[in-house]
Amino acid sequence: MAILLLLAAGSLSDSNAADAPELFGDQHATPAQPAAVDGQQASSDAVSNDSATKQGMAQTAKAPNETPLENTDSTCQEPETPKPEPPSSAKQPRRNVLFIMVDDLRPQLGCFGKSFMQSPNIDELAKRGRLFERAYCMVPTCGASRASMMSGLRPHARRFVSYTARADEDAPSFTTMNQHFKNNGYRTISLGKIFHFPDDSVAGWSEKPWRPTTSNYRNKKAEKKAIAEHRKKHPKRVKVRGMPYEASDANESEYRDHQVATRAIEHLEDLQDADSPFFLAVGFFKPHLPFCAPQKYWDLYDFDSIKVPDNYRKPPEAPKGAVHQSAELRSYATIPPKGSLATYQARKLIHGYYACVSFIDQQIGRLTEALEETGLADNTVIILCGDHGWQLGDHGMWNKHSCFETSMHTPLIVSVPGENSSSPQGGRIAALTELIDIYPSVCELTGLAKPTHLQGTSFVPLLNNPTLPGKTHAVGRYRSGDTIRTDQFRLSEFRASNGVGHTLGSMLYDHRSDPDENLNIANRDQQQSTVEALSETLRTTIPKPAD
Ligand SMILES: [Ca+2]
Repeated sequence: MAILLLLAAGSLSDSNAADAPELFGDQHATPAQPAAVDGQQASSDAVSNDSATKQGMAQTAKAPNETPLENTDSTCQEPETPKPEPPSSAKQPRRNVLFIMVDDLRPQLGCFGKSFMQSPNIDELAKRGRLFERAYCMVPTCGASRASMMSGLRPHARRFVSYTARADEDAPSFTTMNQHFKNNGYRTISLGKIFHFPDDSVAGWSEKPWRPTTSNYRNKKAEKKAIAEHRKKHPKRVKVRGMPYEASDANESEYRDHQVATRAIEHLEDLQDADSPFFLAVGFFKPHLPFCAPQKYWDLYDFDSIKVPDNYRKPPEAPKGAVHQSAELRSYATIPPKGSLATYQARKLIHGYYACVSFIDQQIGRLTEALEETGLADNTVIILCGDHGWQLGDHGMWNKHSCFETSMHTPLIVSVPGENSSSPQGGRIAALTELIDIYPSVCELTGLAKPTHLQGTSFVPLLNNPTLPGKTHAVGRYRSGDTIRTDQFRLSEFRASNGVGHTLGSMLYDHRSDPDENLNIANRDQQQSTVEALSETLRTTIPKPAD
């Protein structure tokens, strides 16, 4: 049985621009960003690749099938598509991959020290596998994060910029992860939300990506009333969504994420007798707004214990571009168009987020249980990650869309069959990791060659030895900001014109003394050498956009 804890939560006290409202529907992207010029793009990518190799890694182990990283030929118009490889051994079938993505999941889980969170199934997966304590997204918004991760390429000022970014538009000539597995004889399946748009890089799936369409749980009558009242109160608002959160007594099967898990289980039952290995990607929609979950998941938490975070305010000395106005949330009914939310409403939102996390945890439990029951668990690698973090009122913000740790940090858990985590470290890996590291890692775990365009680095050596130091830095960006995380610091630099104009300012946080990033020390004299060094690494790691 999947685990569902029904105990009420204890203390919850540690819950602690230009951001366009983010959708999670099936809208098609406008072709806002032109595809990179191949030659120039490939050239800058090659520099970054080399740079990452020199500066970013201290890992040493290599898999037997690993192909060396190569600088992409600057004249190459069609980057490599490795030829399919035959099975390495008839007696040793290639490993399957169950790739689970959870939309907008910050590390709000029991296994990340949030002991009041009811996430028993994810916690169990982390216990059996490896938990990356410090994994970071490349861009804290849906489409861009996913396009970067699935293509294995870093973002830059004109690539993977917004929530509508597509891999097949921003990086059309690079082989995406799903395509690579398909090319190598895998059955590749997309259920729920993997790419932001289901038709992005669609040729890389063996069958048409599937998403559920029904969501009958919502109280349409109450929602209509709330929207009407909100419009009356704020007549200038053109578009108003429904309620930002909702508890319902509807059957769980009315929820799209339950349907995604059900469909995935049906696939697993079919795949257990398949001749070819599979790459099954299962993307859950929650805890993305609106925070709609069955009542029983709300009941797992004691509302009276839920508080806004200690830093529920705009951070002092934050440079221009660092703080946004939570536009995504403000598109929902009952949310004021500007200014702080009432504390009660803020706490309700936090409560709703927790409920959604627990609801998704239950669906993940159904999946892992099915994997066991079908016998597929013995030969299936499980990857679980979010696409970025989330501000639950931290720094006075909601949503993602920032360069703060709260937007960049996301869970990453990897479970490899036959390798338990019974180690002194308890299966936890403290080394810095980036979501672009998933693509080369999952290649290595399944014995596939790594496409040479990949800009991430395999974390498989860390799975085998969690004490390895790993990367020296994780780099990401959002709109005007570029950000770098090292073991001790996070430096973010902001420039006008979405990151290519004049400097707007910087922020530096020392995570040893200030893990919640409340004190910007970028302008302190004694920090200037740190700022300069990190700034230089930032500039050499983020690819230069093609003109
Ligand atoms: Ca997202």
